[in-house]
Amino acid sequence: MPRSLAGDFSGQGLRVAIAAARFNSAIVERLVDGAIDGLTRHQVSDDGITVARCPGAWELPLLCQRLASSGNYDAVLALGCVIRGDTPHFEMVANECAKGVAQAGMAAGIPVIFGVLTTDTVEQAEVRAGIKAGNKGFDAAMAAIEMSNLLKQV
Ligand code: INI
Repeated sequence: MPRSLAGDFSGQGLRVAIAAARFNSAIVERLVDGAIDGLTRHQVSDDGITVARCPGAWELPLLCQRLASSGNYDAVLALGCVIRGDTPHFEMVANECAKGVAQAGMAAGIPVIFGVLTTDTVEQAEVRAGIKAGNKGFDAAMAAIEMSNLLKQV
C-alpha cells in the first residue's frame, strides 16, 4: 500500500492572515466574509484570524510576503478582485498579482492562497463572491486549512 499524504479540514489551532484589497470592495468584502465563515466553521478561532487591508490587487504580493514571512501565521489568503471591463491595464495588475502572491508563498514556505477574482464583468465577479452560490473566499479558506495540515505531514 503506498503511503498517502493529505491535509484534513480541521482548523483548530491554526493562525490565518487574510490580505484583502479595498479596490472593488463590495465584491472583496463578500470574499472576506466567505473566508471568515469557512475558517470559523472549521474550528479556526476568532483569535486565530487577522484581516489586513491594502489599496488594491497590485499591493497584495508585498502584503502577503510580509504576513507570510512574519512567522505569525500558518497560512495567508490573498483576496481581491480585478475586473477586465473596468481596467485597461487588467493583464498587468492580474498577472503581477498572481505571480507575486505565488512568490510570497514560495519564499516563506507556507501556503499563500490565491483568492483573487479575475473576471470580464462585475456580474461574473458577483457570482463568484457568493451572490448566487459558491464564494471564492470560502474556497480559499478551505485550501489554506488543507495545505497547512498537509505541509505538517511532509
Ligand atoms: N486594483 C484591483 O484590486 N482591482 C482592479 O480592478 C483595479 N483596477 O481596475 O485598476 C485595481 N487597481 C489598483 C491597483 O491594484 C493599485 O492599488 C494601484 O495601481 C496603486 O498601486
